[in-house]
Amino acid sequence: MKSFRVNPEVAQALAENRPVIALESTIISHGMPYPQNVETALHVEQIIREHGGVPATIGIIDGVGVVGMTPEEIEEFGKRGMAIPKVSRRDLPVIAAKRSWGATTVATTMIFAHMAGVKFFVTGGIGGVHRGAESTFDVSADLEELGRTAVTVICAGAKAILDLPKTLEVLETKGVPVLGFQTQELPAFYTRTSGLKIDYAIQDYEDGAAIVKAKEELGLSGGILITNPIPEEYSLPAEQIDAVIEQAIKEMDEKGIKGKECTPFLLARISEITGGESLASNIQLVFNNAAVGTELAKAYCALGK
Ligand code: PSU
Ligand code: MN
Repeated sequence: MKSFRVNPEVAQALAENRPVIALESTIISHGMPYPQNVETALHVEQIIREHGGVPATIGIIDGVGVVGMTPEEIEEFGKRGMAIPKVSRRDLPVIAAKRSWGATTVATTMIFAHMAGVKFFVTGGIGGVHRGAESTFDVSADLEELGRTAVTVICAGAKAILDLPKTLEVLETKGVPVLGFQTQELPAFYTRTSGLKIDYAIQDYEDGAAIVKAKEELGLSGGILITNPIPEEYSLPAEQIDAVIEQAIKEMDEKGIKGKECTPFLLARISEITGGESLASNIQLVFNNAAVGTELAKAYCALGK
């Protein structure tokens, strides 16, 4: 049995060198509540189409990686939510052998995107080095994947649930270019700034596309991270969100939550504490990333095969 299948519309777009944008399914099942998760996932696909791209939401159905899920399949991921296992690289063989459903994280979405030949992937935030990693060793497999798999990931930086300076250090060690879309500061998801300087500010889409192409021509393995700040009107005050994050982390520690449960717990708790305000910001930054990511992919395709 084949381990992945590509939606015919996606396959055709790839064959014709048209922009295809991968999207993850853990953000649907574990990152947002139902029904906002499904509404957001379908609207993101719509935005990609409006910008002239073809969306490919990726998830695992009956053990097979599906590159380009149908709206019905997306709805199913949203409804079943956390009942679907969150699948990172280490979980893939078990899920495939058991013919289970699985929600793909940034790491696994990159794996299937790469198998299918999809070069651009839009999401909200990536996993990274967790606070306290010096004792827990909790470093997301997303960083490892960025170090090895050639997919360009467009995100709004990483949430301050993580240790952002350590996350940048690990990305540097793994040789991952971290670029800012018209900024030279790492955006921190809900806020446009973090005080941390990154490698390079991309001036426009052509500039970004040229860097993706140059890395390919150098024959370097691994991905590229393009960080795109949340639009000003949707960003949250840093002091407010920092206090909420501190509280959520404290509750997580008190409950003894560890490993792969950490990120979903924190995302849900932050949304609860802010009464949905953080969720609204989260949704808007994904929309913004979809527009920028599709324009980057278009500029890349214009460079030819
Ligand atoms: N960060 C977010 N939203 C998310 C995630 C991270 O702001 O939805 C999800 C992504 O799927 C990411 C995963 O790949 O959590 C990282 O999980 P972990 O920290 O367990 O590696
Ligand atoms: Mn982890």
